[in-house]
Amino acid sequence: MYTEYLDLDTRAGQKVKVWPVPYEATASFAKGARAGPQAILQASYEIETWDEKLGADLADLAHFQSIPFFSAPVSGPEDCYRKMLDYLRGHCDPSSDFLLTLGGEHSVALAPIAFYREAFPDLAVLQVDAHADLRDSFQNSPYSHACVMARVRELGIPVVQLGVRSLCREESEVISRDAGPDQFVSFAWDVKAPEATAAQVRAFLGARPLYITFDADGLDPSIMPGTGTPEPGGLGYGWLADFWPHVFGDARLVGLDFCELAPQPAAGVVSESVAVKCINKILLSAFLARGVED
Ligand SMILES: [Mn+2]
Repeated sequence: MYTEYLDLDTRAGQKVKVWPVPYEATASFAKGARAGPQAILQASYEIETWDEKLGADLADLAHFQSIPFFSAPVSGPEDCYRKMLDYLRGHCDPSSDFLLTLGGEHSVALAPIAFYREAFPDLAVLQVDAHADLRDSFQNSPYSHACVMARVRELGIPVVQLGVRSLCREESEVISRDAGPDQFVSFAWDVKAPEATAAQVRAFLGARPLYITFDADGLDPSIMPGTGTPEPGGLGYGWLADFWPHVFGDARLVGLDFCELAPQPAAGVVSESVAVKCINKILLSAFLARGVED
């Protein structure tokens, strides 16, 4: 049983509270996301924190402290959302605590987003995902993983969606209707060069506080086979590695989740290693952009 992220013996920089949430109830295709947090924690022990390309070490800018694995109720995703939010309100401070939430299915992203929204009324969310997750309801549940961004939009939160390439007619109509100051979608086939896309996103975000929700299936399944609903034509690691260092201009990252990793032993440890690399690159890029005040 692994409980810590990266297992650093230093205590530098930003404290990141790591919250494993092994919740899986509404997965609609392949299962396994409940094993995601444990796989990510285990893989994190094997990944270098020095980033040669950025010339910086995550261990100099952040340290990690796990909070207990969330024990999810069996009474469905809405109840899970409410209990997650209750836990956060009782144990964390959204104005000062940086949370790294490890899913679990993508529905677990809603509670930390709603939690940060309480402290930051101008919060924006950037979602990396193959799916728009904008259905009003799915399989009779408005709190399904397929609806998480519809609930986020209902909170009045502007969203950036990156890598979307699988959606239903209803979601397509929502995107067409809402495109503008509150919704920016970069479909996988429209993604420009990393710096150009980052400039678009920076312009959209302005100086808003930013939360990132990362669904593993936003990545191409060739590098992320371990996910429940893989979609071809996804984002590559190299593209994202060049994107993150340019996206945090005035936007300050307040929290992050990584969801929908469903480890596949037949694929070795590729998926969980890629997940950790993605998390570390985001954190390093965001904390470097803040400068030294932390
Ligand atoms: Mn997805």
